[in-house]
Amino acid sequence: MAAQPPKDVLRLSAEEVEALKVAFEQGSLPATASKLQEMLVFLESVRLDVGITGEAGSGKSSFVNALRGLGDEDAGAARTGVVETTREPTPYQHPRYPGVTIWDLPGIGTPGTPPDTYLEQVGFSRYDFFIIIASQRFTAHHAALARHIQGTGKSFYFVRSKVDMDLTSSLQRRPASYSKAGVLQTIRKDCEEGLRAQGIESPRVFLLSAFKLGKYDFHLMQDTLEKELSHHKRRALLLALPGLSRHILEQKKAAMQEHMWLVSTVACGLHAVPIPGLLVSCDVDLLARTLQGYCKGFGLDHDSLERLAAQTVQPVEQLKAVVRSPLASEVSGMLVVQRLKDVGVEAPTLAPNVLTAIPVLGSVASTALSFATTYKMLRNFVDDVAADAQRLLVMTFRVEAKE
Ligand SMILES: Nc1nc2c(ncn2[C@@H]2O[C@H](COP(=O)(O)OP(=O)(O)OP(=O)(O)O)[C@@H](O)[C@H]2O)c(=O)[nH]1
Ligand SMILES: [Mg+2]
Repeated sequence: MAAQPPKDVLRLSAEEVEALKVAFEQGSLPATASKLQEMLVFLESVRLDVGITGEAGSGKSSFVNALRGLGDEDAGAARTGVVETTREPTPYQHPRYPGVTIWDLPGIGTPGTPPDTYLEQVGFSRYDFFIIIASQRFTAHHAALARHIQGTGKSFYFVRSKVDMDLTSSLQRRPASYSKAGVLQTIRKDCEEGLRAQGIESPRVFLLSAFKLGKYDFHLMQDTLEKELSHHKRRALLLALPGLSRHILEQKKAAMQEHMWLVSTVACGLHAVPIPGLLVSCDVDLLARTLQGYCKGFGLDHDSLERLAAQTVQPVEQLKAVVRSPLASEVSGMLVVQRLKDVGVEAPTLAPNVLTAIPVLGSVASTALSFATTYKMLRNFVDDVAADAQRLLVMTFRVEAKE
């Protein structure tokens, strides 16, 4: 099958693409690759700090856990419960992406947290954006906080949490007239009107449940965040999100496809060593680390699978049985070489396709073949791990459907 050109060449400018093309043609690839390697290192070090705020008991800590893909009882999870628990801004590092930190902030509207000093108290400047959570209607407290955040130039989003509870109680109390869409619409209207009454002109409210994070307005919120975050922060957020839905999995895959173009260039341009039996030279260690990163991005590592098994109450072996790719810890240099060989067999027919698909490459034969083989190997691997994640998602849904 012909390789598709990457849709978005990592947002390189036209001049950068031209410089890369010249580098390939003049054989000055190492210099270009080392510049791109800096970008690779930078991407790995991007920080994202999200502040979760709202009234006491609204579900902030539960939301923090859900965003990190953790259940309330998992190791390292934020404490949740019916009594007030969170009094200091508490950072929760993402289990797989240390640059991503979700901050559980103290409740607003309590005597110890006057709205005008709250932001100072929680150190507002460290957050990229805030999520203001309410589990009932939005009040003057939320609106005051939103206005204060706006004053600092930071973004905020409103989340109305625990909608699963509203739906359940509505179904129990008014079964004859129950309409899921109707209940959600009523909640949305109520929240928006409440905020408008407090002077927030065009409020954007996302209806969510921390217990079923991928449902309700989660996609809407994700799409909004993606539009508003910078490219690098968006990528960090996307990779860190648990694979809750087909949509997220597809977007994770797209982010990796964008990234593999960069990795291929660096892997073939710097520290490249010949692979025995193939006309290909590349940096096997970098590629192994990259494949491990792709596994982690899709939750294909022991810890993530153990957590998923506990959350969906099924044996981890049952989950592992549908995973056909290696897990992160099983990726080695030898596996990379084997995967390159698998692609190498296809390479004579593949190379021209890839070469014409990627304008930068021109016709420089040897590096281009290495690049094409490496790129295709990464692409196949991502296709495989994405398919595994998809199968895991289906299994999770099956378990949920039985509940
Ligand atoms: N049904 C349902 N319950 C939720 C949801 N989110 C939180 N809860 C429950 O609400 C209670 C309070 O949740 P927490 O996450 O501890 O709330 P919090 O805002 O961190 O509370 P404080 O730290 O005390 O301010 C807990 O019993 C949670 O299990 C949700 O989306 N749906
Ligand atoms: Mg809490």
